[in-house]
Amino acid sequence: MTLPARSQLSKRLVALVVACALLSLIWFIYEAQLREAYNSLQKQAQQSAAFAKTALARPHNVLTPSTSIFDEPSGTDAQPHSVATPLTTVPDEQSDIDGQPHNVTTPSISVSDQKPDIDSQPHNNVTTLLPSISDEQAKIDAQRHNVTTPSISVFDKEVDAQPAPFPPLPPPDDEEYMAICMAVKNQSMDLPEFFTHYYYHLGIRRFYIFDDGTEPPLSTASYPIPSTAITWIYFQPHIQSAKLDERKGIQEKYYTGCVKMFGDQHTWMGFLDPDEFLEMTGGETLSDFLHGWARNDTVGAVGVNWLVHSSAGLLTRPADGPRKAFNRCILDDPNNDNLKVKTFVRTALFDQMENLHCIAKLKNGAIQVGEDGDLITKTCDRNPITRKRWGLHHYAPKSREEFLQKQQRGKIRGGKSAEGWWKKIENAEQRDCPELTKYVP
Ligand SMILES: *[C@@H]1O[C@H](CO)[C@@H](O)[C@H](O)[C@H]1NC(C)=O
Ligand SMILES: *[C@@H]1O[C@H](CO)[C@@H](O)[C@H](O)[C@H]1NC(C)=O
Ligand SMILES: *[C@@H]1O[C@H](CO)[C@@H](O)[C@H](O)[C@H]1NC(C)=O
Ligand SMILES: *[C@@H]1O[C@H](CO)[C@@H](O)[C@H](O)[C@H]1NC(C)=O
Ligand SMILES: CC(=O)N[C@H]1CO[C@H](CO)[C@@H](O)[C@@H]1O
Repeated sequence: MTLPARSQLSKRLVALVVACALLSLIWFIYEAQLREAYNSLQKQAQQSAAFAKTALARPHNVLTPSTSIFDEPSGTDAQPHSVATPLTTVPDEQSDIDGQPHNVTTPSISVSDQKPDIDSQPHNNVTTLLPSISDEQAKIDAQRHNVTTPSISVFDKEVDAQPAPFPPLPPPDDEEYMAICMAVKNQSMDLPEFFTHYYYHLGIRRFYIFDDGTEPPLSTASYPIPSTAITWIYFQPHIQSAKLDERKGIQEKYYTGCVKMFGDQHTWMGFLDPDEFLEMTGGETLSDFLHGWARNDTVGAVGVNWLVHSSAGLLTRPADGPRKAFNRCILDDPNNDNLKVKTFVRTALFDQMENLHCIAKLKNGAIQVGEDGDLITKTCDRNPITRKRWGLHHYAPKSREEFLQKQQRGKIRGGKSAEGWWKKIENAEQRDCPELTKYVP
């Protein structure tokens, strides 16, 4: 009795053990499959997350100033493949330049602890896109970030807020081959657009501003370009007299002084007013244009014809600035102000400014020419009037409101704010002048 009972018990025990072993084996196999499936799912999830980040990184490059990536479809196409590219494949020279926007624009994107790999990707991938952009463009990029949105995250604001520049920006004149001299009084409201235009669209990196006694000083306001690009000068208190006859020739003195003080640091200097906006009409950059003239030692100065804009019927100061608002100008006519030029001088050949419009005295018998190499005489008129390579939009009367303010303001020079002059411009035959209305910024 005991034996069969015992044997039956051990049989059951064996069966149980075998069953357990079988179950374990089945479970083990099942779990292994599960793990494999899970791993592969996780991998897929990571890949698609990574891909989404890559795609996210795109708008940043598109909407910031460097729209030139559109010109290079191959660079854009390379984007998805960069998924597998480690950061170290970026050339070394590039990473310095490219490093700046990162620092500035995305300093505080919060990196989630669980997924450091994925979250760090947008930064890297922005970098890998940039090689298709020229170095110059990347520099401009970096500067614009510095200037306009020093601490805003790319993903929050900038993508929506920054329209692409128009027309494409020239390279910045970092060597300060050219500079602008200007004498101003109480025009802090006009300066921002002036700076913006010349800094971005002409590449100017040095402005000498002779503040003719503005209170508070113009240098205390803030402007939309780096303050390092502006040199403020307060050096001639004795000629800040309010009496007009004592102020005769003051602007010419400022200009001559500007070249004497700073001319050795620049090859060319231009003398402009805050209401004068240069346009390179022939597709050259200002820098290339001036480099061309510097090859001819007979040429000591180059003059650009005015294009005088009217009030366009506006009675009050327009909110969107002169370039957008004053879109009407007077027809070219040898009897009106479009005949006048303003001047860029070659500092090495400069002697003295005798007329604010053009140079009277140049060294070595050098001459002042127009865009065709034509001689400009002491009258500072240029006829025939042409603007094939460059032209100077002159927002002269502006709105009626601003004209009346100009009349009241202590003038740097006499003449231009008389009522008769307003009538002369307003009554002249006019046409649409939309050229600068499209400019961004
Ligand atoms: C970038 O940030 C690092 C760390 O904050 C800093 O050391 C470095 O100077 C910054 N680079 C630039 C170009 O601002
Ligand atoms: C951006 O700003 C930093 C710090 O002010 C400066 O060192 C750097 O040169 C600037 N970058 C550009 C391109 O202006
Ligand atoms: C230099 O410019 C002057 C004035 O336009 C011109 O007459 C002369 O031929 C130019 N010289 C050279 C070498 O191009
Ligand atoms: C200076 O300009 C401001 C703003 O245009 C104006 O309100 C003020 O009256 C001006 N001051 C003088 C002395 O012209
Ligand atoms: C250079 C670099 O880091 N590229 C990254 C781009 O994004 C993918 C995923 O989206 C990453 O795997 C790459 O490392």
